[in-house]
Amino acid sequence: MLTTRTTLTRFLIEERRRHPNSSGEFNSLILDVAVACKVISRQVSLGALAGVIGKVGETNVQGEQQQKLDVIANDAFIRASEWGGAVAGMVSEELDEPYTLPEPYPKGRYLLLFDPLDGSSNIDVNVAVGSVFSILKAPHPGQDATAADFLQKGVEQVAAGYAIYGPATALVLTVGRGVHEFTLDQTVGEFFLTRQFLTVPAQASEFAINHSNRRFWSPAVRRYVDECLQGSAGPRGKDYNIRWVASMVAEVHRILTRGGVFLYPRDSKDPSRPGRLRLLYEANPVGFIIEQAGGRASTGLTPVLEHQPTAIHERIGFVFGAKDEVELIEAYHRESYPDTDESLDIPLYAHRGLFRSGD
Ligand code: AFP
Repeated sequence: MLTTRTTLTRFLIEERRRHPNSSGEFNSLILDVAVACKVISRQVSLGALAGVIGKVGETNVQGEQQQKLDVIANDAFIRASEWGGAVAGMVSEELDEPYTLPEPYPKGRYLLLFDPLDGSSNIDVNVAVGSVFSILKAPHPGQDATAADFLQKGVEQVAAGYAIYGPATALVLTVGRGVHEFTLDQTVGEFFLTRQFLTVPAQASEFAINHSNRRFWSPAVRRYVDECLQGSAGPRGKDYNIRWVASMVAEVHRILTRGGVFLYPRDSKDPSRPGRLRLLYEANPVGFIIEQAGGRASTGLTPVLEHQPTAIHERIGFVFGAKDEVELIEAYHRESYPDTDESLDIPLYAHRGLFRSGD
């Protein structure tokens, strides 16, 4: 096995030889995250046998019902990463405030941000879920990180990845030189390199969006989706397929494997919310991966990795995947539209662009 397969550890060590002065902290942090993903994979695969199905009766900072696995996954990320001396602090979807390392543990040079279990509403119905993580450099290495330290643009990330807990468990990772997939051998307990330099085709024939929100979409999004639905009889001149798993990690993995585009745009369903997905630990890591794979990641108007965060749990409109499709969606957002049909009750949208107050 070891003559024909490369382990995650070997891949990381060979990658770091390109950085002669590296201390190994970066690699050890990624390997700690991989351990957390193995623990979560085990719990997810046991399902009801592990007594992890269902809700804990609490709600998290997002106001969402916490699943038992949300809490287990959050604990796994923290316990696996807090002791190693690589991080100065962590941000989790499940924690109101940044996690400060307990006293005995040394503070390191990196920041770890994660959604420990994405798609958790799919757990009870046994549909693929995942974990998403992002690694930044700590502005003050060796000191407890403050919330402000995490508010860095996506372009500042030094690594990003996700684990998908599906029929197989896979870890997809970029450290800034392409996107690579590692598949978990559950018996050996090791991630083995299975695909290198994944790429997203520029064209797409599948798109993913939650259609139940149609009446809340901007005119630009409605236009894009309607043209896809018109298929070969419409202006796009070809038929499209629709997919919606309601687990972003599963959508990302499909798009990296066979192309496509994903839209969870900012909409007027809740005007106080600038989007559903979280910028720091969902859109930015996925955006880094998609752009490293030759795709494009956008707010719908502008590159998501250039967006300056203002809060650790900030939400944002998110469109990613095939470069040509995302660029077309951005172009549609720049065009003007006749006064929108008031019966669609879209008070938030001016007749031009996305929102009166900019993106
Ligand atoms: P949960 O983790 O609460 O299930 O949310 C998953 C998610 O953030 C993302 O993974 C999905 O693409 C999106 O929400 C699904 O949203 P809808 O439930 O509105 O379709």
